[in-house]
Amino acid sequence: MEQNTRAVDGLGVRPGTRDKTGFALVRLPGSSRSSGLDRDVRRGFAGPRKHLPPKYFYDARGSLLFERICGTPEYYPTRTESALLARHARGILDQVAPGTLVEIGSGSSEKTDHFFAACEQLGFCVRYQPFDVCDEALRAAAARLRSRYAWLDMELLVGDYAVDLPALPYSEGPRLFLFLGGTIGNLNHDEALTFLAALRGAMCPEDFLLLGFDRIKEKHVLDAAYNDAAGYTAQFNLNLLKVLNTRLDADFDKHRFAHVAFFNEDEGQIEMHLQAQCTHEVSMSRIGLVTRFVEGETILTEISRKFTPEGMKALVEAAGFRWRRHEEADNGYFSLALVTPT
Ligand code: AVJ
Repeated sequence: MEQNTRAVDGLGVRPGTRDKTGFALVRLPGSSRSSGLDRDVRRGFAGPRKHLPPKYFYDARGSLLFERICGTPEYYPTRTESALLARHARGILDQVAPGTLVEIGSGSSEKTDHFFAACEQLGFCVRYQPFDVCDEALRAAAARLRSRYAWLDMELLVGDYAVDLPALPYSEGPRLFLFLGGTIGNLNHDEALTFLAALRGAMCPEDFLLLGFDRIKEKHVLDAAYNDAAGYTAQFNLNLLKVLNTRLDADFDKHRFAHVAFFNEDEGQIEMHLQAQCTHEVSMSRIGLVTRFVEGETILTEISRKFTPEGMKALVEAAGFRWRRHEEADNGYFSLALVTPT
């Protein structure tokens, strides 16, 4: 069954096919996860400052570990954003009156429940298109939502938001696009501009985008959020080595690396690294690559930028959006911005 949902040579996808669990699932061209990996690893390990894109964190185990992080007392973004959504979902739905919710980087879709609950209160019936790089997470979210909101019509989209926005299958508008959790912070300034401009290009004039973004705050709060005492963030970071071992037939030893994360105040971003604890070589058989690590050297595995509302407003405006509404937590830890194509 699954083969039927695959993209045909990038020419397009067959919409409406169903996977074996009964959900409509579309594989967008960027969903073949390992094809980009070869290039990203070669490029990321070539220079003096090794780095990898964060999307490779999210295999089945990585997605589960991220859910664990969200439940830790130190990681405030999830619960802060969830409280904001609980408070404002109804007002936002009233303003947008959407036919479809399209969620980019939907993961477990748990916070999205606030919208579905508000739909029930308002008597709205929306369609839901969750879009994620991890198909296991999409299926688990869909199964949970199906049992809770039997009326909800879902179409699961597996893909990479960096390349697949032009290929998004259309669904009835107005569409409310959701990009929550502060994931916009994973992109540097240029990448964020490119991403937002591509998203705007995929949107119709009547569509809206709700952006969740994390705010600049005291360094100790940020440092703690990426160094939880239970160690889930460290496991999440180190899981990347397992992903590389599996996909590249590599011999990374997680005991030779340590999780390092800190808020870089000059750059306004969390930087998450894997730091080599000794000088050694790692081979990646599948791509015929051997890389040497010297003691103390790191792989930059993720940036997570933090914003001021003014900074975010300037960014979305530079990408061609109009700022329509801004809601923030009382402690200023997290914000939601509702924007439209200009
Ligand atoms: C899913 C990208 C929003 O940047 O805070 C959490 C990922 N990494 N802890 C973030 C993450 C380490 C998270 N985003």
